[in-house]
Amino acid sequence: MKLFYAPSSPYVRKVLACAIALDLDRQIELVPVKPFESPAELLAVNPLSRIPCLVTSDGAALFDSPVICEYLDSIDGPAILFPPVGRARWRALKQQAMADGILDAAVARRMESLRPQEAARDAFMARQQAAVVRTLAVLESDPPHRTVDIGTISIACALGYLDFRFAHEPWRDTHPRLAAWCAGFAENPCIARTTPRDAV
Ligand SMILES: N[C@@H](CCC(=O)N[C@@H](CS)C(=O)NCC(=O)O)C(=O)O
Repeated sequence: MKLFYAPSSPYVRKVLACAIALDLDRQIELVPVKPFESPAELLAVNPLSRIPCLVTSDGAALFDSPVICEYLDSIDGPAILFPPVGRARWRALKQQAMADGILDAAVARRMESLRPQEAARDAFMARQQAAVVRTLAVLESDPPHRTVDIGTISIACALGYLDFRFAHEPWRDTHPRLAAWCAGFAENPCIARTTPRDAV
C-alpha cells in the first residue's frame, strides 16, 4: 500500500497511528507530497488534492482519514479500532467527529493566521478558536477511556496538533482530566511514534 503523506498533517497522523496499532505500518510505503501545490501524482489519485490518500494493494485510492482508518481496520479479521455495534461504536465515532472537528477548526485558523490581518479574517479565526474551546470543554467533562480505538486515537492526534501549532495557547492547566488522559495515552507506541514535524 502507498500513503500520500506529510509528517506535519494531523489527519495523516491518525492513519499512521491506526496502522501502527494494527501492526500494518510495515506494509505502507510513504509517498511525501505537498498537497497545497496540487502535484499531478496526488491529483491522479485524489481530485481534492488532500492528504492522507491511501492506494491499496489492489490499486484503489481511498480518502479521507476516517475512510482510510476504517479500511485498515477491515484488512485482517474482525475490527479492532472501530467497535462494531452499540454504545462503544457511537462513542468512538462521535469522539472521532469531535477530534476531526477540532482539527478542521485549528487547521483553518492556522491557514488564516498566515494571511494579512483584517477584520473578516479575525472574526473567522475567532469562530474557529471558539469551536475548539467548546469541544475541549466537552472532552474535559467526559474524558476518553484508555481503550485504543478510532475515537481515542483521533483525540490524541487533535491534542497533539494543538501542541504542535498552538503551543503558545496551553490547554492543560484548564483541562486537568483531559491532560492526565493525554499523558497516559501518549505512551502508546501508535502515538509516541507519530510525533508531528515540519517537512524538510
Ligand atoms: N477531512 C480530511 C481532511 C484532510 C486535509 O484537509 N488535509 C490537509 C493536510 S493537513 C490537506 O491536504 N490540505 C490541502 C488542501 O486543502 O488543499 C481528512 O480527514 O483526511
